[in-house]
Amino acid sequence: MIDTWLRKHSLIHTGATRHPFILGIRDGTVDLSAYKTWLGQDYLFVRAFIPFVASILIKAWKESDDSSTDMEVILSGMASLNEEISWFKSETPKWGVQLSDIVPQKSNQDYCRFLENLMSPDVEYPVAITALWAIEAVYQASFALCLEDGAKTPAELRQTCQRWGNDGFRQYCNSLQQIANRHLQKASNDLLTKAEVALLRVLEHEVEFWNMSRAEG
Ligand code: HMH
Repeated sequence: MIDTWLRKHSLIHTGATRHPFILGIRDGTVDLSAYKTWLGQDYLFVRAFIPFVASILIKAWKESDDSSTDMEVILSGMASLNEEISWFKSETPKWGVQLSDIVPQKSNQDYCRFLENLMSPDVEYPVAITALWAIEAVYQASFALCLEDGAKTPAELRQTCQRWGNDGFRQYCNSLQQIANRHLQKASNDLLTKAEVALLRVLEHEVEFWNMSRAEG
């Protein structure tokens, strides 16, 4: 299901995964003030993202079929997020970014509001897990690009790219995709439409998030 959607929406998917901000990291021309903007804004995003993932853990737990492995995958994602918060706390001072000073920009606020809407108990598990997969997969694909052979990623940004471009994170995204596909297989047409729309909204928000990082740089 998800592969079909990605083919259908390949233009926006490419826009999200090969954004000029990411291509700039990959070819070494990125404006470091844009990176700083992204770093501070992404810290705020991740803080809102954690309760979103927690809400999906609750939905998985309430699923009638056996979803204990789903729960384990989602829980492992939450454990990584715990570690990610520590990373932001150690990375930001290196760039002169003070966590307490970061003001959320509009694209970030819009994205966080979208996440908050998906946290509602009315949002079905297949819809929410599709969105979770898409959010993680965009970062995985984007940062993996900066680690490919021939990439001229600046040394001081390599660790950031490793965070989302590493193999473990790729496998986590694959697990999420399998979970989403398994639940979408059993879903009604109405539910499929909702999940497809959620996927599209994620891709749009991701493009806006990259745009915001570049614009303020
Ligand atoms: C905006 N999308 C954004 N930030 C992130 N950290 C991720 C996705 C992946 O966790």
